[in-house]
Amino acid sequence: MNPAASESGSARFSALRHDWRLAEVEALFALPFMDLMFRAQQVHRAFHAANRVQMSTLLSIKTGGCPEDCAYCPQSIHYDTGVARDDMLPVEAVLEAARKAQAAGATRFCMGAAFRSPRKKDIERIATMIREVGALGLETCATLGMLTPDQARELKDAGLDYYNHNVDSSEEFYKQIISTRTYQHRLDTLEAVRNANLKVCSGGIVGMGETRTDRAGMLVTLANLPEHPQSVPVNQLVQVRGTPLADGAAPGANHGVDGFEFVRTIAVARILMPAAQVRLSAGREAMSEELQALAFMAGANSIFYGEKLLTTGNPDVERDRALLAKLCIESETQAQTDARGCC
Ligand code: SAM
Ligand code: DTB
Ligand code: SF4
Repeated sequence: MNPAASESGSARFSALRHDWRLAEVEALFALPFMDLMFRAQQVHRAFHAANRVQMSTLLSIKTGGCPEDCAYCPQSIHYDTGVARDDMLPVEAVLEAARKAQAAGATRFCMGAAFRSPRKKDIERIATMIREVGALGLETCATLGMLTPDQARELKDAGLDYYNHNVDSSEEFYKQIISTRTYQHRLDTLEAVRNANLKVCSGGIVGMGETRTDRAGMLVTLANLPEHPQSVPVNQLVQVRGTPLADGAAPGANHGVDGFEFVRTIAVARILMPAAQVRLSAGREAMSEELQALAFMAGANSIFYGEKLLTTGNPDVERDRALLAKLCIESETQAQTDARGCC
């Protein structure tokens, strides 16, 4: 929490809620845009520095060939997207990318793998990566698919800080985008991650053809977890040719939501989960600077930083630095990250 705002902030907004009802959240979505932004800013400023953004860099440590059929994903074997199936990167290559990310100003390094769930030998190699990246002084995050409670504990023992596992949408809409696993599988992994005392990074995707009720439902699921995720990535769908959700891939498949609806989703996430870092995640390459500024105003205080997400592009470092400079937004330093981690 922002120390300067802690007293007035926590008193004014009282306890964090875990009993949000869908109708209440839909009512937030339906507020006049300026009223919603005002509420989100009030919550944001009570819990966070007003003009600070945390930066995480992603690296795909094992790309392509995933057996799951997530309709948005370029890495699924079910779709012909041109993404090659690679072996896991060597530890040294991961460390080199982590050093580069740190030198560019990232404070968290997120390692992603196109797995349904990792095998024992994957966990062993990734545990080494986590130890060595952590030793550089970076926060570590991993996203490796479904975990058992034992695997979650092994990652925790290796020093992992965050585990990313998105609920992606509402439970109702989820069935339409993935058939190879259930929503409950996602919730079970999140439980294993929480119980291992890892910090939870969980959010979803906007623009897959879901309704506003689905977007509200997704945020209700996240906010009503036993603890709010410490990090909430809000991705705008990156439409990748070959996936069922790509523009023109199926009748009515151009699902993009307009920018204001995307910003509303960020604002509602901020109001429901006041202490979380809300990340303006995938999709920034297609967003104007003005839209990104609105997302920060709505309470986003984290971004993916670096020219690549996992397989698709992201604004380059110079462009992001210039944008933050124009807005007088500072990037969170490692010391600030460490201090936040202790509270
Ligand atoms: N395989 C693991 C899993 O599914 O949890 C980890 C990697 S997976 C790529 C991580 C997340 O990336 C997904 O849950 C989804 O939210 C996001 N993602 C994947 N493809 C995307 C796309 N085309 N646009 C936006 N977000 C995407
Ligand atoms: C998250 O919510 N978004 C990131 C990260 N967690 C792993 C991934 C975005 C992937 C976008 C498509 C790609 O680059 O393959
Ligand atoms: Fe596999 Fe994850 Fe992509 Fe789904 S989102 S296909 S689980 S890599």
